[in-house]
Amino acid sequence: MKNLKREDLKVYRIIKNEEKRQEEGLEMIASENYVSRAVLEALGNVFTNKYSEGYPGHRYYGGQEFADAVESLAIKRAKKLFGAEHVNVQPLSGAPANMIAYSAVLKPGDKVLGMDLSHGGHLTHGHPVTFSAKIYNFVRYKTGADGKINYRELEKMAIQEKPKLILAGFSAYTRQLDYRKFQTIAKKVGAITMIDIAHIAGLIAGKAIENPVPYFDIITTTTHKTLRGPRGGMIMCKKKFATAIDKAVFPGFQGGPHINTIAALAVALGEAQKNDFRKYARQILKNAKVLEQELKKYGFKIMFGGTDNHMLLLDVFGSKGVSGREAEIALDKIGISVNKNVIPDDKRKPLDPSGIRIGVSAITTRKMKEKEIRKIADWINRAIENYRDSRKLTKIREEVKTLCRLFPLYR
Ligand code: DSN
Repeated sequence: MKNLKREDLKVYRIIKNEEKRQEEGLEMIASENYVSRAVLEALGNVFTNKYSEGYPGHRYYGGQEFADAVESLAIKRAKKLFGAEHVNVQPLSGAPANMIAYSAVLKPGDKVLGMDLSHGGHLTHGHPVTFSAKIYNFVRYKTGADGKINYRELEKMAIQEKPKLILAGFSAYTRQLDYRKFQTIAKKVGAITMIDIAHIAGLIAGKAIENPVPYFDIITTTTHKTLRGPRGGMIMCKKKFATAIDKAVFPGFQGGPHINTIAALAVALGEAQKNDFRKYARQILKNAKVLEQELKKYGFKIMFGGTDNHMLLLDVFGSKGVSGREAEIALDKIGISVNKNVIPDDKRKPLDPSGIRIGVSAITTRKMKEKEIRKIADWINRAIENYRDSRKLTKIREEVKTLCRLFPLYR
């Protein structure tokens, strides 16, 4: 970054500090990851200068030869990786992708059956604070007493509510979804099916879990979580929804696509086709399982009964009498980033909830395996149990730094 350093030392220093923070800490926010150097390089390029409204071969501005080439390549790779009939790589991120997908197939007032936020769903799946909840009529399903989605209840709700769209997917639910059941229920009530795979896209691409793409009409995702690409979004769908989705993206919601991001996405999708990525995706599942077992041993209550993916939702308040906010702060002090999170029907407030959510996809990118996970579980437990003891937290912080040095990121 020699030009940046010369031109703007202030910004340069802030970026260098963030680089150091990422190097010396453990990123365990379930929605984050570390992209490769190749993705970083592809992200910072001259395509940021280019306006490209429209789609390859059908643009509203000239000079599109290479923008067309790179967007077409990203689409081709995504189609192959996920077995999708149609792909749009222009959504700027996950929240707009969901909003765009709703608008493509729903009219104002139409009913959507989606997962409750506190049971693992996402804000954009119809939480009352969102704009989409002002336009569409969201009804929400929850997990049952065993912590899993109760498909019989879901079916009953679908029959009673007759939604136009049934939405699967989550941001904190940790169990494998039964794609066929969603498909069967939707068929019974004549609903369109949509799944938001933002969290698990990398696990699907790496063939570590089953691919939902054949079972759903519309699939939305971000590209920067387990998929390990640049920050962005993507919508896949069956051919019959292709025109509606493309029109909803542009001109419906967005203007010029960020072609530099799309170039970086093409690189990430190329990486995800490789054998190494498959190994990576399988290791994520192994690491998450070991973390689950270790944290259980330390007396943590794991929501949804455990994990089948890359993350865990812990009831830290119920297990240790420490709130999610206090736990997040304690873990920040030792250099482990997580996020406080509500647990199903949480009695506490979202800014100081009962839970924390922990993910292993980023540390697995750093090549950490079962042995390191055991150490990390011990640190998490010690930090939470001693959350008021700065001396103990400082000592653990040094241990975390030592481990990080053994697993360098961008050096
Ligand atoms: N912010 C992402 C997450 O943490 O799940 C998606 O909202």
